[in-house]
Amino acid sequence: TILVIATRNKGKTREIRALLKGFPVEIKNLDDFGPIPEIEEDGETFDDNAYKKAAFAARVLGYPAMADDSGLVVDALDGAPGVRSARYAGENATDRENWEKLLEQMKGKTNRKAAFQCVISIAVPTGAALTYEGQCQGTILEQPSGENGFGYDPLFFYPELNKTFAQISMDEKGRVSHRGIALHQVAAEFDKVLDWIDINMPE
Ligand code: ITT
Repeated sequence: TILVIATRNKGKTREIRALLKGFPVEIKNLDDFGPIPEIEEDGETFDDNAYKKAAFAARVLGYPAMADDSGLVVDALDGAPGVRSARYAGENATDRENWEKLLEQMKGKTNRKAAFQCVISIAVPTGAALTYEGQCQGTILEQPSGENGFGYDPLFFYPELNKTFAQISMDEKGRVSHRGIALHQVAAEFDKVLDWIDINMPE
């Protein structure tokens, strides 16, 4: 069975590949195919966007596809950056520009609570889909710390490990992160997922 990982985000791709390692599935990246149109991520929720990305890739490529929509939800900012996490500082913002904007917005805020959220959608070309989700709680530091990971990881302090997500290894992050939690549920019933794909793939 082929499964396309429908993301352009290299950090996500690394983590998803590591977490699905050893499962009986041939993983392909979007780059393994010719140019395909960009999908607009205009959904209001992580669910909407995850489904859109997975269903679109599956329909265009003719293979089952898995997409991840995720982001950082910050209490003191009424849930921002949320579904706009990738583009918080502008359309083509870098990870650094995004977390610098977050630092700016968090100046003087005493409530530093935040959660990473992730929705994983697995879709087939007909549009049928499975959904998994995960989240993890932490706080936003006043300065970045650590070099690992991607996105907002240098600012996301995870109290249970007393470190930011940029100070732990990819394996450690995979055990506790929003994405790790969602993907462990996929992994736990991978046989069922493969059966579901088989049944739902058009001839
Ligand atoms: P694709 O849509 O191509 O998958 P994207 O980066 O645009 O890539 P999203 O719309 O889901 O994906 O945005 C997710 C953003 O949330 C991501 O760019 C990071 O800024 C942030 N994010 C998600 N998971 C993260 C993690 O594990 N660590 C740090 N930041 C994360």
